[in-house]
Amino acid sequence: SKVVLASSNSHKLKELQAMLSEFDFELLSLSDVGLAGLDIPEEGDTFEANSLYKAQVVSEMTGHPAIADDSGLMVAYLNGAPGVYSARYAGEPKSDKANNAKLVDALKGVPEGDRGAKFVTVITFYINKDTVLTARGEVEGRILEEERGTGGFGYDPLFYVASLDKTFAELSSEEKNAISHRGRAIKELQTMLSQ
Ligand code: ITT
Repeated sequence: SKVVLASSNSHKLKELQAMLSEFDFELLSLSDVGLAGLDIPEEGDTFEANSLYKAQVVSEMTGHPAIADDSGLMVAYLNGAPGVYSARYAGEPKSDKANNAKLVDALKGVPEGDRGAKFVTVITFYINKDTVLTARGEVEGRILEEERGTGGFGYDPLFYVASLDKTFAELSSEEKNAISHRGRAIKELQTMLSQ
């Protein structure tokens, strides 16, 4: 059966495609269904609400089940910001570079022990209006004072995992997917589907 991946973020799409490749359905991207670049307004104040909305809109537009991913970075010192606003932290147009610069600035002079953060992903599998699965994944780290590494995307060069002594941008895509917020959410979804 066909499932549409409801994301316009090419990096997220790549990670999701790799992780969902062992699932038992044919994955379609938004461009496969003529919806390339679709930017669904995210007005909710939780990852769950935004994730559900994106999956539902795409499922209703295409007539296929849809999977959406709403993610973000929550920094304790900033009371959970940028959170659901992670994509547009530094305003329009969306820019990973500007977002990272703003984050470095917001934490200037903040000591190491107060720089804790977590990445969050909520995946929604909208099968039909009566059958909707939701899975959440989180991973803890700390925000560095400057970027390290060239892999990944978004806030990855600033997100440091002490147990690996690496940022997410210093991991291969396989290493990142094995421990990331997105990887954990997909694993939970897999568990739900196999029950
Ligand atoms: P779609 O809604 O079309 O999927 P988006 O980029 O708008 O794409 P989000 O609303 O979920 O997606 O925004 C999440 C933002 O959080 C994203 O733009 C990145 O800046 C950041 N982000 C999400 N996952 C990340 C990851 O694995 N590594 C680094 N940054 C990430």
